[in-house]
Amino acid sequence: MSKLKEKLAKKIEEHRPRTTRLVKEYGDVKVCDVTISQVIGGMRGIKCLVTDISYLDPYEGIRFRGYTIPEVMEKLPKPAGCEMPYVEGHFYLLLTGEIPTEEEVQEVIEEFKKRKQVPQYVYDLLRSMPRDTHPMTMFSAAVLSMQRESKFAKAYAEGKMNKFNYWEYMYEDVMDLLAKLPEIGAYIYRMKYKGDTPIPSNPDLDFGGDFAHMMGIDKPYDDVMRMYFILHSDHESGNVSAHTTHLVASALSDAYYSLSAGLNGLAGPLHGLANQEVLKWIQDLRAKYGDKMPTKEDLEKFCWDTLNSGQVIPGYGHAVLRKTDPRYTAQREFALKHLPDDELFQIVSMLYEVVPGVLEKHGKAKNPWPNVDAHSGVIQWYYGVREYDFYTVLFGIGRALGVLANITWDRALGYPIERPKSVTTDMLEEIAGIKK
Ligand code: AMX
Repeated sequence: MSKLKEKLAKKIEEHRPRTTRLVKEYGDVKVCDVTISQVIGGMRGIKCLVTDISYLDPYEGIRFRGYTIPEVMEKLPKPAGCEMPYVEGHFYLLLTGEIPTEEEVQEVIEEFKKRKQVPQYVYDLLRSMPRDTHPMTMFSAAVLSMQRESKFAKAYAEGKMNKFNYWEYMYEDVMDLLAKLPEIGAYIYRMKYKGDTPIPSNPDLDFGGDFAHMMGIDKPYDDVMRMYFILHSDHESGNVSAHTTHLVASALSDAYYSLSAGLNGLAGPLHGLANQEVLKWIQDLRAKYGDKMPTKEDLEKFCWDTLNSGQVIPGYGHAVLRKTDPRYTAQREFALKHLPDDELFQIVSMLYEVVPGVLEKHGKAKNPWPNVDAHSGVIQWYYGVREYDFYTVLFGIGRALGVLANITWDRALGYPIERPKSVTTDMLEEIAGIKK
């Protein structure tokens, strides 16, 4: 058993009695009330999911295992000469709740190395798809196609497992799957946009470093991607990609089925696809003003044109957050250091000054501040990844770290199949006292 798996086994044994006790002794204690607007409005704010991996405070933003983004960036071990931490170390933190030592990070790197070979049939599948297929469709299909490798599904079919060791097979699937995602993502990119010139993996590199190498982009893109994958990893359990992955896994579907489903949710324009939408929107803005740098007044007018045509301003607003997303701030700080004079970055900075005021005047969005997606495309663009329909795949690789850590714990703690109850409109009208 790997040291990471051993550590996890110990943590799970310690944690299980807490969950059992809450259900057995305090199962009837109320957590919150539910209103009609929550029932109709996408369950907004209803407290009905459990995760210890991250927590999103509306005003502070995300904490991973209790650590803020600056703390994570400072405390996790980094590759020599690099600004950003190892992605493997972040995954260790998400899974165990502990900041790993350099040695513990190296063990995860070795684990991924052993598991990173992508089966040939995945490449064959990708190559058989029309080249204009959206990269998220390719990515999700590649993940799903590997379901035949699932150790959980195989052991379940053989009747080998009992409930207490389900998680061990889930862990094996999660590690197998995560190790392959950078190569699949980079392969899609090079096949689709770079004249079908995939670059083989370099086994001596870490997750972020190898991804940058396979994308064919020089330093500091490796640091960009370490930062990017860490920032996008987890945002507690209620967002569409995390919730979908959890929901599908709750039926005892394996990690391949579950992650593929979560990625399909991430591909929606109100969720992960917003990073592509932001770049598209900014390109439309630039096209409108030609070579001239738009003024703040121009930006304001462009925002109103967007809103008046019934569209949302991509990259702004959030279902939970009520301030600037610290994931936006982390990327802004990186951009201020590495690309302060970039024209696109300057437009993004001007938008930061303009959009919140416009959205406040518009009076609809509960949160007028930027989210993670308002910034991520600009940095990618600067380092040469200009095919913006690929951006959500980058988000997907990062998000996999969080959702896969979560479903490992879901299975360890025996969370049951998810099954909320629906009501009819008639029933709601009766509850509201409109109808007798
Ligand atoms: N531009 C224009 N209108 C907006 C808006 C924006 N950026 N954000 C919210 N609104 C509107 C909503 O469409 C809604 O309008 P309606 O009453 O006519 O239906 C109203 O404001 C209230 O919405 P809300 O409660 O503030 O937000 P929500 O929880 O329903 O939705 C989100 C959250 C993110 C989907 C929404 O803010 C949005 O569409 N933003 C733009 C897309 C985006 O950036 N998505 C990425 C989010 C982060 C992520 O998941 N990657």
